[in-house]
Amino acid sequence: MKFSNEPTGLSTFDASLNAIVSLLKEGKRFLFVSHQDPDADGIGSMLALGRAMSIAGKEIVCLVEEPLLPPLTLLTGSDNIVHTIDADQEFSAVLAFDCSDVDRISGSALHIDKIVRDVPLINIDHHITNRLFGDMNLVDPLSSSTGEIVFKLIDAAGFSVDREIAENVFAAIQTDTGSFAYDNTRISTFNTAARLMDYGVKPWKIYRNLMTGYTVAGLKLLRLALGTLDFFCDGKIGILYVSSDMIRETGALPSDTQRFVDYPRFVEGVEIAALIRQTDERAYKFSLRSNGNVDVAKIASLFGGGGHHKAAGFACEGDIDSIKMRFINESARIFNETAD
Ligand SMILES: [Mn+2]
Repeated sequence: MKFSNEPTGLSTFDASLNAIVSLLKEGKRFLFVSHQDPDADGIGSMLALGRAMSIAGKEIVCLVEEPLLPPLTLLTGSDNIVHTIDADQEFSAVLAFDCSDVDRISGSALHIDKIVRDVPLINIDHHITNRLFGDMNLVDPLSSSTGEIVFKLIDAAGFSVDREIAENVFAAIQTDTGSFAYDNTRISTFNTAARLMDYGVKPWKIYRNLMTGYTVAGLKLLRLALGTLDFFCDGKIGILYVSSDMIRETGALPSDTQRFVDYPRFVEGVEIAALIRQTDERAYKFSLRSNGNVDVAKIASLFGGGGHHKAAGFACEGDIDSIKMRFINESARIFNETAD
C-alpha cells in the first residue's frame, strides 16, 4: 500500500495527524526507526508509541542499528529494540522518529530502503531543517521534541497511556529541552509534562538517570576535555575538543560527551559553543549550541549537517585545523550577519 507521494507540508499538521492515525489503526505491523547516534527523544518517542500501539494490539518492531549505550539503556522497554532485520519482513508502514533527513535514519544499511519501497514512510519530527522526506510528514518545528508530537498522536488516536509510556515521552521532552531550560520550552511543553506526571512520572528520577548520570570515566574525560577549552572572536565562540585518544585513555564512552558542549555554553560572553569530537582518524563530529540569536542550524547546514536554531551539529572528514578555521570563519560571518 502506498499512501501518497506528496509531502503534506508543515501547514497541514492536523490533516496529517488524522491521516496517520487512520493508517496506524488500519495497519497490523509497523517498523519504527530513529536517527544514527540515537538520543532520548528519538528512542523515547519510538518506545512510547510502540508500547501504546502494542497495547492496542499492533505488532511493533523497533530497529536501531547500533547497540544502545547508557543512559539510553535506562529507558523502559529499550531492551526490546532490535539491531538487525530481514529484508523480507512485511510491514504496514515505517515510522521515522526525530530524523531530519532520510540519510540520518539508523539502519539505512539494513534493507529499510527496500521495505519503504512498498509501504508508506511516515516522518515524525520537530527539526526546522526537516526535509519532509516521508510519504506522510508530521513535522512541527515549534514542538519542543518529537516526544511531544508523539504524545499528540497517542492522544488523537485514543491509545491508552500508562506510566511506562508517559516516562518515555517525558524523557524525550526533558532531554530535548535541557530539563525545560532551553527556549523550545513552551506553555504546551509544561502542560504536556504536567499531564505525564498524572501517569506517575517522577521528573527527578528521569533527570537523575538521563541528565546527571556521570560515570567516573566520563568525568575524567570531561577533565581532559576542559583542558582544551579555547575561545575565538573576542570570546564569542567557545570550543571544546575530545580526541579518540582521550576517550581511550579514560575508558569513557563517546556518549559520555553528550552534555560537554554545555561547558563552553555556560561561559559569559559566549554566543556559539562547539564540541568537536574525533570519531575516526580524520573524522569529526561537531555539536553546536547558540546562547543568543545566532542560528547554529544555519552554520551546521554549511557543513552538510542540520538541527535547530539553538542546537545543531554536523559530521565531517579532513584536516581538523582547517575545518576548525573554516568553522570559526563561517560562525563569525553568520554572527555578524545576525548582529546587523
Ligand atoms: Mn529531538
